[in-house]
Amino acid sequence: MSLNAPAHGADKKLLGVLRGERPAVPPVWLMRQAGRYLPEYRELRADKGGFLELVYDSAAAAEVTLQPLRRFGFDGAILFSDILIVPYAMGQSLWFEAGEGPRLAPILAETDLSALTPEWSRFDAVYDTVRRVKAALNPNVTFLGFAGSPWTIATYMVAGQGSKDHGAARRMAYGEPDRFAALIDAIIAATVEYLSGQIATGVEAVQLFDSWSGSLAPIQFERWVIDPNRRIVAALKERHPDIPVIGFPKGAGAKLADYAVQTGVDAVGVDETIDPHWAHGALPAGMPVQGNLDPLALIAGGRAVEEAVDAIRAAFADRPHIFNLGHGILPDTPIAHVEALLSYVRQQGDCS
Ligand code: 1CP
Repeated sequence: MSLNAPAHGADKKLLGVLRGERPAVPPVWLMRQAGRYLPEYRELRADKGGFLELVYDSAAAAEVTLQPLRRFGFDGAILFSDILIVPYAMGQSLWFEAGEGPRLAPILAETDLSALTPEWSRFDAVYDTVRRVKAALNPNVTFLGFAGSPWTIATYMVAGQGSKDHGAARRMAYGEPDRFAALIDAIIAATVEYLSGQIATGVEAVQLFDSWSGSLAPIQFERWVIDPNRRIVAALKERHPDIPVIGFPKGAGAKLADYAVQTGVDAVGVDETIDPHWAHGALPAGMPVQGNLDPLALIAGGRAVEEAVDAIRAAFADRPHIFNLGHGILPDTPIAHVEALLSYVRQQGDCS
């Protein structure tokens, strides 16, 4: 069943912005919009038991993808899965500790990296989720697929869990650069297949999350963030030239501009630490941007959000802009604040 499908044609506003359009009101979606701040997600998650069980139950994962669309009418739907499905498909053990987050068997000095070979069937359930969402989605909504970028994936694969300074992966990158490069190459190969599979089954644009790119020194950033993302974008463009790629190098700071130009992404996600006026000046003219409300401002709500929205929209008024947070929505975000944000963005009209 389609959610409020229009009688004629489709107006995919978000996809239009990724292709360079500048509508009077920007399209809106929120990173991590399917998740723990929604009571209907928490309920379904409790029924399923584990997080991986939820990802591998395609009917349930499709339902979770659609939950925030029903409630808020976002312009984009993001596939419900996780960036760590790629290491899992590469053969690394993966489990989620209740209340703590992901755990993987860490990569140690003696780990044989050549044993990390993808088992492609581990992506099949995700592709099935894509097909189910595609069949049910309002045709005005743009369907986004995603993957983690190689550096961010490697931080989890090497440490075996999330970490504060990503020290284990940074040590390996300096200490064993050839071995680390082999790991990055293997992640690139798996990621290109995974995103191609999402595109083949129905997503209309993809986002590369480099959530931990901010922990790298400049030369390391070029080698482990810019170069791997560039290779993924080039491979995707060869196979699917019309599918836009959004790159999100969180924490890139002043390196955002080099990332935007050198990776070949179609659009960049801007995190909340970046001044949107600076970003507008530093990025190529006409390049679409996505962002960058502070997720903590959304928890506070009220005037703080309205002022931030005004400033972000004014800064990006002269370029294609997708309104989003600067990082994922946090579990304690009040639903009413998300509703208020959407109505504020949408009632503002053209602010240029
Ligand atoms: O307990 C639960 O219900 C699990 C919480 C959860 C959810 C809802 C995890 C575990 N993953 C997800 C879904 C998810 N993860 C999505 C799809 C839903 C959506 O966006 O609406 C996406 C795009 C991700 C991406 C993801 N996973 C990133 C990149 C984005 C970001 O926020 O920086 C990262 C770093 C992860 C790893 C991960 N998975 C889950 C957790 C708790 C974490 C973070 C661990 C850490 O902080 O290191």
